[in-house]
Amino acid sequence: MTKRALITGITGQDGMYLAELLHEKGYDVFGLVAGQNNPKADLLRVTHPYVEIISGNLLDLVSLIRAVAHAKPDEVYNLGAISFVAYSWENARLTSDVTGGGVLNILEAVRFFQDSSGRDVRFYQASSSEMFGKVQEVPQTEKTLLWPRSPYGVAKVYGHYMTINYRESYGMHASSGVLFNHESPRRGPEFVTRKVSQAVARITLGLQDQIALGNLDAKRDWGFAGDYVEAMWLMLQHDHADDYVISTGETHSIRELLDIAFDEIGISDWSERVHIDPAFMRPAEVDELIGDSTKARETLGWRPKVGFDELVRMMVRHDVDDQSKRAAGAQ
Ligand code: GDR
Repeated sequence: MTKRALITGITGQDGMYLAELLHEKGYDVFGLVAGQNNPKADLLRVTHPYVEIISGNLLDLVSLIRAVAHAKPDEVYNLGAISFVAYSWENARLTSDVTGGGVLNILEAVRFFQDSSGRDVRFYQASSSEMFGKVQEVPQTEKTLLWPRSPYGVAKVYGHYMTINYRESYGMHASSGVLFNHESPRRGPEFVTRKVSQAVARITLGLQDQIALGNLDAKRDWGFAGDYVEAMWLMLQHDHADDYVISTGETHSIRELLDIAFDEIGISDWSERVHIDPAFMRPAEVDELIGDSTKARETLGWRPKVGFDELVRMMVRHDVDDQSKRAAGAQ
């Protein structure tokens, strides 16, 4: 029997990689897309024509009940969220509703479908290392006390515990992946890795002189998104639902990110190319994230394949190519 999967957040970086992975494995893939005339849906129809798009919104429980009833999924991956941490201070209510409350809505829709159809559905929740916030231990594991530092982080904690609660209350096969930062050439340009790779590409092409950034001392455990979606899938193939930290176990500062990105275009001293803009500083910062993914490595057999240096160079090379095409097209 062909397996069926429903992905919320299908138009995001992870949604696209996951759709490709599931399609390669022979799944029928359904993707939830919000909004009327969403331009991202048009793009998805071109890049991922095998995905059946279903209209729905994480804020609208009835739309989710209908989406799940239509997809009849064996697996549901809840990747949909307002995901930009900085935005969440300005839009705390909306972030709480979508990123937190949306998890409850999709869990309810899945539970309703299971009860009414008698079918079993496996559920994945995209939890986040932002839940560790003001870290209480280094490195962070599944047992580390959560101390979120942003409205986004707080909303993710709500979704995380709601997923655990549905597993424990109703016996649902509901797993939560505590994913550390994961990047790729598909990353949105508001996130620091892509912001840097795009700016560095434009600098080498003479299209831009400088890049404005916030806190250069923040440290993150950055992996490759393509590796991380495999962990999501592995969680749902395991007999027992559980929570897993997904990370590389290495941490790097924004300065190190800049070192590698500029090195890729032959610049060793980038001090004249970067200026600090307080607009990109956050009201509260998460200083040192580094994950211990031993449990996922031992239980699921998962491990990251792409290292930090390779990841940053891949993104810069992609953006040099992309920006040159754009510049040529504009002439
Ligand atoms: P993050 O990613 O908040 O960790 O969340 P982001 O790339 O936005 O920030 C990483 C760190 O870089 C510092 N920083 C800047 N960040 C941005 N965006 N722009 C800047 O100019 C800049 N200068 C410095 C930030 O202060 C921060 O410390 C991502 C998201 O994908 C979440 O949805 C996800 O849950 C987590 O990763 C894991």
